[in-house]
Amino acid sequence: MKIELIGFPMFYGCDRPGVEHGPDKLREEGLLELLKKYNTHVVDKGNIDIDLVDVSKKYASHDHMKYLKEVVEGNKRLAVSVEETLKNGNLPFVVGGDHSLGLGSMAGVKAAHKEDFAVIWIDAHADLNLNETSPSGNIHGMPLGASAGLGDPSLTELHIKGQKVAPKNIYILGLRSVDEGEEVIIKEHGIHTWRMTDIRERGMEKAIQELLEKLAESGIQKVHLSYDIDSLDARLVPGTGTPVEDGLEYEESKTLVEAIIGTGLVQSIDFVEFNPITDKEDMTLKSSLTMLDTFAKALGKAAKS
Ligand SMILES: [Mn+2]
Repeated sequence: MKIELIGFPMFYGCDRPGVEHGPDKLREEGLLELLKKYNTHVVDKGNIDIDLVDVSKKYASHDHMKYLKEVVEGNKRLAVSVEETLKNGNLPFVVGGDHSLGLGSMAGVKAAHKEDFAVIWIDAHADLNLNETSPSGNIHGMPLGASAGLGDPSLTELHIKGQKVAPKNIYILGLRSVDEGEEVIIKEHGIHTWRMTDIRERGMEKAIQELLEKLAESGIQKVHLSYDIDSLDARLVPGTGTPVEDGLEYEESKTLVEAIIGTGLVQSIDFVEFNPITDKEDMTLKSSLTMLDTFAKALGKAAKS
């Protein structure tokens, strides 16, 4: 399986400039070389085109889903690219940019697979907001809900019509900042979650065991892995839109990613929310490269087995 790197240089989903420089900064710091260290076939598909907007008119395209038009257009292009990569039998590795790119990623995955897939979402946040319940209007808080078919049609019908992933096939780990409306959705739709409190109480090994058991029970054979670096503890990621305390440590995050990729079921990956502009002493860069090394190594290992 060949890895195809796709950059998604967008900040409109988080409304905080800087994160759009993530893909190119990581390339400069050797992302390609890092992937190639463990994987024989790696190509860089470049960056998805993002429409430029006058930031002073951020509500111009929508009054409470910020930059809606630009987010949707960029994600449609991403969905086309992800679908194409998967149809060629390759693995799309999408690097953000903000987490709104989950919309395009999962739309592309659904279009390519036609069959049900599972999403493992590693994040401090649930990203299950609807535009009515979103406290901020930032679309990076909505991609998981929208992909499950909840929310505004401009997001839920992106690229292809209808639900991309069934709520029962959604697994969220690392949660510790959940909005009220999201709690209702988690409960109503029975979304599987392992919050930081669960991980602290029962340990990461136990969480992984439960996750893999549930995944096996479901019979699902294809997994989309969406990794938000804000899942890491705030002190490890000062350069991300919304750092939250009491997060994952490197070792926990590495063990989790290795176990998930080790299943051999992961067909597509997102890596999001690294903001090089707001970073402090390259701490977040270091965290990103540390985790990307884990991804690259685990993918290399999975390809051989
Ligand atoms: Mn996120």
